[in-house]
Amino acid sequence: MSRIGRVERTTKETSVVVEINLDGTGRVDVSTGVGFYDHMLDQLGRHGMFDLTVKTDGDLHIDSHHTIEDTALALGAAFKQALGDKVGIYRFGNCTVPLDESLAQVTVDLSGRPYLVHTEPENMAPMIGAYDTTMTRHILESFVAQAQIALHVHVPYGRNAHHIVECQFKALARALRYASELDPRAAAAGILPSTKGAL
Ligand SMILES: [Mn+2]
Repeated sequence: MSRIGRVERTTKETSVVVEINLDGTGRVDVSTGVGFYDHMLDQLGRHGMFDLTVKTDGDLHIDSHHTIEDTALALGAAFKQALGDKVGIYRFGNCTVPLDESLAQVTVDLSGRPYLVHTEPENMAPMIGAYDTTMTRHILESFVAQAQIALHVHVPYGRNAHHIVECQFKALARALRYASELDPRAAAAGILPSTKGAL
């Protein structure tokens, strides 16, 4: 049983292709045209141990907003597709990751219901290369909406904008990995981790 999701999303603003294999080895091939965003998606694949391919051709002559947002939407949809019926997964995951002076705490429930709680320092540098730092929340919102998960991401402290964003992606990757991983006991018994009988 392969847990692979593939989504193609084309609008007048962007054209995105995402493929994710939840049971991969962290093999990543990402190009969005926004260097720092590629660096973050690289973290997501590597630390999530997902095989991840992302090709986005967006309207960067305007700014990087549509490119970043639409990639996150497609990624969320592909992640949901790859999860399939969710039988045997751990469902919950959390991870705390420091990056030098910054700390990110991420908790996830692959619940089938979209909900985001996000806090990070308010006084961050506005740009990291072509990456607008206010986009981090927008990426998480977009991913959550399509993946249909509950996601709590907190950065209680941090100073360097590159570090603040990067530790969030690393912690997100690891929390998603733990939650989507197959629990051998549940998987062998064909158990869906929900008393409601649906996720
Ligand atoms: Mn870095």
